[in-house]
Amino acid sequence: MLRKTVTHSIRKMSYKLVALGNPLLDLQVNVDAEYLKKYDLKENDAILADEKHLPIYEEILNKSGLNLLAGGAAQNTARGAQYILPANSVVYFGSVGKDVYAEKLTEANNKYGLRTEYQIQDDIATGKCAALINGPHRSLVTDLAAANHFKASHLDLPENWKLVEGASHYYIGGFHLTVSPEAIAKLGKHAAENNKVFALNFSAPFIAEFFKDPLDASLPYVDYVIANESEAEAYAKSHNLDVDPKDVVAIAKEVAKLPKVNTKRARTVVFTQGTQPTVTVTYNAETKDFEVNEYKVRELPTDKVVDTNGAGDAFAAGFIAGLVEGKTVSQSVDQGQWAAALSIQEVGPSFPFPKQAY
Ligand code: 26A
Repeated sequence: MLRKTVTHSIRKMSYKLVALGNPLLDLQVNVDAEYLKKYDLKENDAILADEKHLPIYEEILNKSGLNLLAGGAAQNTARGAQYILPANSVVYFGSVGKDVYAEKLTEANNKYGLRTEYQIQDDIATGKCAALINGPHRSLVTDLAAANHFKASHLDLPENWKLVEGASHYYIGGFHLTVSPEAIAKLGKHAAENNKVFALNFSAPFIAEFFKDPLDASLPYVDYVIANESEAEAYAKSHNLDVDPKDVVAIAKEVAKLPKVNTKRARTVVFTQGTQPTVTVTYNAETKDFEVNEYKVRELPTDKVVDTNGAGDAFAAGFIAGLVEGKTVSQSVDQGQWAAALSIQEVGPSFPFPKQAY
C-alpha cells in the first residue's frame, strides 16, 4: 500500500514531455516581395542566415510594426503542449545567452507554465530569427548564436537526467540536428530502451537536404515523424526515393518502413499540407501493412488568419499533447489541427489568453 502511494507521488511530480530545440527570439515584421527578393529569400522557408543576410537584423529593427516574440520551433511546440496539458507537464531544453532576449523567452514560457532548463552561455547572445511575413507566407532567417552551443552533456547533469528519466514522451525539433545530433541520439536511445514515445519534426526542407546524415542516423529512434509537404518533398529528393516527390502518401510509406530500434512500437508518419488534408501512415512491421488516413483541416475564413508563423509548431503541440494524454493518432491529429487554427489567429507562434479548451 505504502509502496503504491510513493510510486504515485513520484509519477505526479514528473514532467511527461521533454522537448529539445533551439531557443530563439523572433523578430517578426511584415515585408513585401521586393524585400525577400533583395536577400534571395523564398516566401515560405526557414534557413540559417549566412553573411549576406546579416544586415536584415539591423534593418528590421527600424521597421514599424516590429514584434519581438518567443520563438524557436520546438520551444513553440513545448509552450503549446503545456498550454493544453495539466500544469507541470512539459520541460524544454536548449541553449541561450545572458541577455534581455533570454529574459523575454523566459517571460513567455512562464506565462504558459513551461519549465525550461536552459544551458546558459556567458559570452554568446541568445539566438534570433527574422520572421519575415508576406501575407499568408513566412520566411524565417535564423542566427542561432547561443542556441548553436547546446551540448549533450547538459542532459547528463543529475537534475536534468532525472527530468529525462521521469518523462514518457520526447519531442525533438529537427532544426536541432544542425546543433547536437548527439543529444538527440542520447534521448532517442533512452526512449527506445525504455519503450517510451519519441517524436521528431523534420522542421524545414534544408534539414533533409543538407543534414541528411544526422537525420538518417536519428530516424531509427523515431516513433512519430511530423513534417509538412515541402519537407516531405525535400526528403524524397535528397534520398532519391523512387516516388513522385509530390506524393506525400508514397513518401510517408518509405519513411514509415525504415528500420526501427524499438520494435515494440510501430512508426507513424504525419504529413501536414497547409489547408490540404493531413495524411498519416502507420507501418506494421509484422504484417508489412500500412494504415493510411487523411484528415481535413479546420479551414478558417481568410479574414481570421493573422499570420501563419508557428502554425506547424502549433499542430505538433496539439498532436504530441494528444499522445501524452493517451489519445489515438486520429484524435491527436484533430487536436493538432485545432491548435494550429488557434495559433494562426494570433500574432506569431502564440496561443490566446484566457486559455481556450479543446
Ligand atoms: C536552425 N533553424 C533555422 C531554426 C529555426 C527555428 N527554430 C529552430 N531552429 N528557424 C526558424 N525557427 C523557428 O520556427 C518558428 C516557426 O515555425 C522560428 O523561431 C519560429 O518561431
